[in-house]
Amino acid sequence: MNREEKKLRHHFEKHERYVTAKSRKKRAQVRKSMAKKKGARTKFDHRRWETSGETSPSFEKRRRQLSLDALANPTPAPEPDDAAEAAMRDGLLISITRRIASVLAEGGLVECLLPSRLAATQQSEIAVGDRVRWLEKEDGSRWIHSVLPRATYLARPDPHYEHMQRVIAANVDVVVNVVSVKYPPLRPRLIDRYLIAIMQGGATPLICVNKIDLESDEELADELACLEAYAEFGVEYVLCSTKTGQGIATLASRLRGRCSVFVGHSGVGKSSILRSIVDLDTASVVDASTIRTGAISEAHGTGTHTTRLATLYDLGGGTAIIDTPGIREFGLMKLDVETLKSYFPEFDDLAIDCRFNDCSHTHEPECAVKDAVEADDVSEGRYETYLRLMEELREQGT
Ligand SMILES: Nc1nc2c(ncn2[C@@H]2O[C@H](COP(=O)(O)OP(=O)(O)OP(=O)(O)O)[C@@H](O)[C@H]2O)c(=O)[nH]1
Ligand SMILES: [Zn+2]
Repeated sequence: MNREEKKLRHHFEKHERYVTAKSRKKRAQVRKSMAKKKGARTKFDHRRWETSGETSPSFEKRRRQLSLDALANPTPAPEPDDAAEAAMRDGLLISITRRIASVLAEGGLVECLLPSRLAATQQSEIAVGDRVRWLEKEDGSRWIHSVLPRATYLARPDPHYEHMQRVIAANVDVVVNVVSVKYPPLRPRLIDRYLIAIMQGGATPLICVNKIDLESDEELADELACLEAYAEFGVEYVLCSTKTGQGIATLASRLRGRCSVFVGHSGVGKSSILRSIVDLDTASVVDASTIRTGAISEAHGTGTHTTRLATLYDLGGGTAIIDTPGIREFGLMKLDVETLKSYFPEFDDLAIDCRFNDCSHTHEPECAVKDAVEADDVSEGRYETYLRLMEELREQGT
């Protein structure tokens, strides 16, 4: 070994010693931080489903990281042992509070406690309409064990943490966007937003316009003309009034044998419509007086915000309706431009004639969609919603 080689070897050995010492130090650091986390876990064990519903800061962080995939397929709990598996039962979640879930099971209604893992991710990983597995422990307490994968869902961003989804209802065939002609007034731009959220979750949309008793036929014809735009791309609308009973049978026929959810602004009449449907259905197993509406609430002087918890009503014969609390603003989860375009099906055929293949239908010349709006072939209001949402996407930097 010549002098040059010796020098090189010395250099390598020194480097190796340095790297080993550094990785030893790193491993020690990791061990130390793991030990710290372990300590924390004895207080907030995310995996121990029988622990209390306390929420750890790290859990809060994990909660906010839930993705769309996780939503459609909530994480199942760790597999139970054979004995527990045998005792496991299936059920349908009909309502949920912070710690307790009401489950419709084979023998009737049962109340189950939520494991801390689910209590903390409530409204994301577990929501009304979810199929759940539950078990009864030796001490007689009942617990939700896991949530089965969802077929559909309706979700919106958490009003406080926009990147986190809140599931309003799961496994619904139909989402009925209930609106009213007056008190509160019709807001078609809000319908557009609901429709996008419904399409995102995979259910069939239906628009229900309530309180038609409050307007003359002429007024109605004028105001409801904008709904034709939805009918043109296959979204049906039903007009009704719980005061006159008009349209209730038609609506009930659309929902028969399916699981639906009523969503919409507070006070549009969701609970009243549900009551009318139950009243009409003589075979219904639901006691209509258990459905709280604004009228009852007013009698008690508590205002019109009556429905506080989403609740599933099983009407029998395969018909179920979920009533939900009113929502003022309906935000949308993050979208990309192409997905947004796909939620405006009326643009599809037209877009073929746009000059640019990737036309965004906003600023480009020779845009067939813009031409159609000008020619009144596409609803100006819907196009306005599209532009507004495009603008929102740009602001978010999507
Ligand atoms: N004129 C008229 N009033 C109605 C009709 N349907 C419901 N209402 C009234 O509208 C008010 C609100 O009705 P609810 O059924 O509680 O409305 P909701 O959409 O369930 O409200 P939230 O639970 O707050 O979301 C009540 O005073 C009802 O009596 C209708 O067809 N015509
Ligand atoms: Zn275009």
